[in-house]
Amino acid sequence: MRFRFVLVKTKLIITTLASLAALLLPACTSNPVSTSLSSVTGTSTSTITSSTLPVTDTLPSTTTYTSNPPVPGEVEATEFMGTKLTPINQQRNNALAGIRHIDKETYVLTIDGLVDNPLTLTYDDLLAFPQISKLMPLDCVEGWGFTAKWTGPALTELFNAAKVQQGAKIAIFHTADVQGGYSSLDLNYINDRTIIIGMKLNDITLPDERGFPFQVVAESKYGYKWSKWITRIELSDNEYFRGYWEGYGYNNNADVGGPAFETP
Ligand SMILES: Nc1nc2c(c(=O)[nH]1)N[C@H]1C(S)=C(S)[C@@H](COP(=O)(O)O)O[C@H]1N2
Ligand SMILES: [Mo]
Repeated sequence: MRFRFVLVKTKLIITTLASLAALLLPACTSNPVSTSLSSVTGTSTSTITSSTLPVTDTLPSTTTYTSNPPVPGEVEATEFMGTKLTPINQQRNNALAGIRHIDKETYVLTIDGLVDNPLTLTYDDLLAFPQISKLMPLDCVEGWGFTAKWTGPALTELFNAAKVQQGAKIAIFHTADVQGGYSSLDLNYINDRTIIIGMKLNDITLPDERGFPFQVVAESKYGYKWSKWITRIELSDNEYFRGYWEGYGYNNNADVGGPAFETP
């Protein structure tokens, strides 16, 4: 019950912050345009009408479909830990430069930087790590959110295998849609909270538009910290690193309920 209360309260705060933010800075989205059917094809045929966007975009930011063909045998969970889950087709999604399609067969995740044992992991390698499930709300800083069941390995397990060096302070998430690192998280936060990468959503293999092969389940952080389409995780000691949205002033801490923007 406390969970629900916090969620409702948080949503109120976010909505207020989001309306303020919209007046000041580009929103953490391409544009809340209504979804047009052309987006279902994944082609760049729809038009964005807003001029607030800091990058050139070609796709609507929010959609309510799943683009992957269903994996045989998978059944979507409707409830987890006594809580009703938001069905995937009612969950929204954001993509600042359109949906990325990553091929399961050729995919490799590189873990490098301040590590003694740089790794390249295939999709199956990731599935071979112990899989942890969590019930978690995703709260976009724009004010929308949903609750889902997320399943995947703990980042700490991957980092242990890569032998992360003492001096490392942050993990930088390099993604298929952004050059130079989409976002980052503190290693202490990742280890203390046992942050997982979500390979399954409500027991379903992550759809392309949701970040296949996985999305960082950055619990208690605003949605822009939930990196999708990750190809490389770089361990770094550069605490001044700022990711894509953070570079536009969005809070690097990004705690849900906290300020959306950093005060200069
Ligand atoms: N690589 C990448 N990750 C991303 C984004 C993006 O545009 N590119 N959008 C972020 C934002 S703003 C939000 S709210 C969440 C939304 O997650 P969902 O699309 O899975 O619902 O993904 C985040 N992760
Ligand atoms: Mo977001």
